[in-house]
Amino acid sequence: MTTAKPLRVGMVGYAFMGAAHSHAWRTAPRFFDLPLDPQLTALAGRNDDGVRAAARKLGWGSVETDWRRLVERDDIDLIDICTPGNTHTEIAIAALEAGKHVLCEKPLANSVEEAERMTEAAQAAAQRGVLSMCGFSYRRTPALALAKRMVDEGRLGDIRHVRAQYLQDWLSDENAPMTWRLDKSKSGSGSLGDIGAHSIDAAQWVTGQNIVGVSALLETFVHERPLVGDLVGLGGHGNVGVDAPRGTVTVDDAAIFSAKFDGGGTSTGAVGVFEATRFALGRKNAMRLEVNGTTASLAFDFEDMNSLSFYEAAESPDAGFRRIFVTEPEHPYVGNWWPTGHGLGYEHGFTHQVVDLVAAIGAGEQPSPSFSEALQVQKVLAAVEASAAEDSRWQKVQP
Ligand code: SOE
Repeated sequence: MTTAKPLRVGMVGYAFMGAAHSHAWRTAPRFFDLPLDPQLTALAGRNDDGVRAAARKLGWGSVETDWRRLVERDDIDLIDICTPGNTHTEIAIAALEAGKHVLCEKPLANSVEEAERMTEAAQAAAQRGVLSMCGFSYRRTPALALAKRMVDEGRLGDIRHVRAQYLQDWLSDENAPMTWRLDKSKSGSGSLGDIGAHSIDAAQWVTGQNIVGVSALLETFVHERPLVGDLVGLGGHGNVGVDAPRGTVTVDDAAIFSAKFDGGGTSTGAVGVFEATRFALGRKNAMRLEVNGTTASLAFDFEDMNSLSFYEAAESPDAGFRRIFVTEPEHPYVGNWWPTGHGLGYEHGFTHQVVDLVAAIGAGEQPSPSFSEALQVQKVLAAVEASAAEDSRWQKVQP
C-alpha cells in the first residue's frame, strides 16, 4: 500500500484516447514507484448515460457532464484532456488558471494562435508550481527512447537524413463514414495533425534538431463520406452507410513534405522527408523513423515496436543492419515490466507517459514535452499548410 500523496485526476473525454489514458493512470503505480499516487477521481463527458457507462468500464470514481465542474472541484489536482483539438485551448487554460496540472493530447491545438495562448498560460502557471505536458506518447516507446539515447551518446555522429512516415489505411474505403477527425472545425487538420504531428515531434526529439523550413503537398482523395449515426471514432470501416446522406471532408487525407533541420546548434542541419496518410492500404499503424548519421544509422517501425534496426559503419562492411530487440532491463522503461524477450505494446507508451509526468510533478520539474515544445510542432504544421496552399513553395517555420 503506497504512502504517496494522492494525485486526483479528472479526465475529459472517454473515446480511444480516454481509454488509453485510463489504462495508463490505473497501471503506472502498479509497475513503477511514483512520488504521487494517481487516483481516477472523475470522468467528464457531455452524454450522461455515455459517461456513466464509460466511468464504470474504465474505472473512474465519479462523473460530470460538464468539464467546467472538474475545473471547479477542489478534489481534482490534474485535468487530462482527451477530446478533439478544438476543445483543448479553453479546457487547458481554464484548468491551468484554476491551479490544476494539465496533460493535453496531441496536437496541442488547432492553430498556432491557440497553441501560443496555451503556452503562455502554461508558463504563467508553472511559476505557481502548476505543470503541464502534451501527450506525444511515442517518445515513451522503449525503442524510440533508446534511439534518442543512442543519438545523444553520439553513436550516429552528425545527422544527415531523417525519413519519417506514419502510414495507416483506415480511410482507404471511400464508404468509411464521417468522423470528427475529418471535420477541420474539430480536428484542425487530417493526417497532418493527427499522425504527422507524431512524426514531427519524434524526429525533432530523437535528433535534437528542430525543423526550420518545409515544402509540402496535402491531398484529399475522398471529399464526401456517409453520415452514419454519431460521427464514429477511429476505424469506421466498411460500407456501413453506403446509401446514407454524405458529409463533406474538410481536411487532408495525406500529407507529404520535405524539411530542413537546424542542426541543433552543433552541425549542418539534417534534411528530412515526411509522409502521413490514412490511405496506405495494408499499413495499419506504421509509424516509422529512419535516421542516417555519419557513423551509424537507425530505423524504427511501430508495427515491429519492440525492435530497433541499427547499422554501425565501424562494424565489418558487410555487417548490414542488425536488430536490437529492445526488451533488456537496461533499455528505457523495460526493466519495470517483463523478463527479456516478452515485449510491450501500444498501451505501454501511455503508461510511461504517466510515469514521467507524475515523476516531474512530484519533483516540481517541467514535464517534457512541454506546451512550448508542442507549440513548435504546431508551427511546423502551420508551415506545411502554408506551403501546400502556395504550390509547395518553400516555407520557413515561425521561430
Ligand atoms: C488515429 O490516427 C490515431 O488514433 C492517432 O490519433 C493517435 O495519436 C495515434 O497514436 C494512433 O492513431
